[in-house]
Amino acid sequence: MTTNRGKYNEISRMIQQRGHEAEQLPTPYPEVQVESLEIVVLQGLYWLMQHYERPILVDDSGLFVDSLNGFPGVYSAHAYKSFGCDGILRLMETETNRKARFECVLGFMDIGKDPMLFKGVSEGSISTETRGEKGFGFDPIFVPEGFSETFAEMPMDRKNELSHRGRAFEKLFEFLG
Ligand code: ITT
Repeated sequence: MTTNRGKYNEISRMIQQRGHEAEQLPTPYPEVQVESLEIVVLQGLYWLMQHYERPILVDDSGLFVDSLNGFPGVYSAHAYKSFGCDGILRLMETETNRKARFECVLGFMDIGKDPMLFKGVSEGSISTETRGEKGFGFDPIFVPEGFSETFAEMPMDRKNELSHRGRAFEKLFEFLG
């Protein structure tokens, strides 16, 4: 039921209070956890295909910060909505390792065909302040490797040449021919 002892203690107490006994099994069970962009994309593809029955394209992407152990990662949308770029900067106020990357997984599924996934990564670093007005999301704090501007300071075409999404799309286009 759970491998967490503290959780188990609370649960078994509540069960005992109702006159029953609980037994902690020694093996963890496979939990459906959304820990990868790929899983989010596959789930999205199948769901959308069921509901819409037409060729489907899904994009799931996120910002992975090394010193935050990959956070916000798959939770990027939620993190952006709740504390935004300033929240990330605050978490990293005293951090010298600013390395980060954007990842994008594109999923494509044609009617009656298997889903196909295409991944693009853009390596870079987190700036020390927000810069630029273009783009969206975490663009004002992401500086791609080899550049001094943030994505938000670049014209969209330049960002697309360098970005995780741009790279994933290159692969998709190659596949589609
Ligand atoms: P959908 O799921 O509907 O596509 P979403 O915004 O929730 O929209 P994601 O789950 O892929 O999309 O969230 C990724 C978040 O990561 C997004 O909200 C941005 O904050 C951030 N993000 C992803 N790609 C980005 C990019 O190119 N530039 C800046 N931020 C990006």
